[in-house]
Amino acid sequence: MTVTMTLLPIDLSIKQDGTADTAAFAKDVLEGLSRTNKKLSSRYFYDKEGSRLFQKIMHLSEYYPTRCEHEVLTGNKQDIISKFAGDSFFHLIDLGAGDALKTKILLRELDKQKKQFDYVPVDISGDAMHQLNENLQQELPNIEVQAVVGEYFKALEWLHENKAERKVVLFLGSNIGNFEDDESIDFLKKIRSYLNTGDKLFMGVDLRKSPDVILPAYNDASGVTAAFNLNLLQRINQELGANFDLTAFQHSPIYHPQKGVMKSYLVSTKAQEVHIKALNKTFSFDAWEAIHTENSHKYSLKQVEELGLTCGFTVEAVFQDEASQFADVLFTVK
Ligand code: AVI
Repeated sequence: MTVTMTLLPIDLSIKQDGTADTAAFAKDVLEGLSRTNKKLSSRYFYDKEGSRLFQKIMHLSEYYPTRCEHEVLTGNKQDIISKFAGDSFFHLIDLGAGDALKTKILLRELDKQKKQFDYVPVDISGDAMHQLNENLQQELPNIEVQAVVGEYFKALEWLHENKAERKVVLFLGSNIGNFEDDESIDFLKKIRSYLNTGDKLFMGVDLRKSPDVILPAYNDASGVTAAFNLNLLQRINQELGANFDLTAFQHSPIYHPQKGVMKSYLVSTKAQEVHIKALNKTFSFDAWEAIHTENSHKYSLKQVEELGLTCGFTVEAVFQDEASQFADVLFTVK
């Protein structure tokens, strides 16, 4: 096995451990809390504590997406692999690979079938890529791994320039759902611009379903998702010297069945003022005023197909779990 690590030049607003640069974070917080309808970006959920809480969320009984995607990959791995692999060598590029728990379902099958490929996990976290390298060396020693530490687009650009062979890009976990509509189009169009005819994109999407299933997934009984949402205020306290009282804000998720969007808010339970030292500014909150913190889009298969077409992809195959709650969609470059 060959294991290599490529460190790409990183955007200075993001540090090696994945945390945001204080100046960029401060600017976004100032902008978001100065709006009439206050908002903070879900991009900032994932500091060390936020990442730990998200790992916990993925194991909650109410949080179905992880379980469903696991079922999709396990139940269809042979079919998926045969569609990825064809007869020629390819690069399997995993955007936001992390610990690659779900990707390993496919890697084991590719290894078993002795397919010609190398695995290119991409992540902003150097620590995560080191750990993954070590782990793969132990668990799947025959696989060629070329870990890339960097941002998605820098990594795709580097791959585009340096690797002429066929590419299959993975974007698992319905991360696409956390983008605004125009952001997801820009993101997929940009991915498309680094691919060639015949290359593929394999993307996880959470499907539309009963609000009775969706809502508890974002409002679990044990309060982990509430802690995950509130941690954003704790992060502002720690990194920007704010004095948010976490007991005076409440996690409040709402599902809009017409738009198919799960929206999370932090609602101020009383009139209060919060001072943020790094901004040298005090923000007023009315009683029951809300800060919007996250969108999680749920899609119909028709919407996913249209999104793909808009961005230069056609659907080659759709893999779903038994209850049709989640889909992994295989797109081919048009
Ligand atoms: C990372 N992302 C796909 C998760 C989601 O379902 O939108 C983040 C999350 N937010 C609350 N629970 C999980």
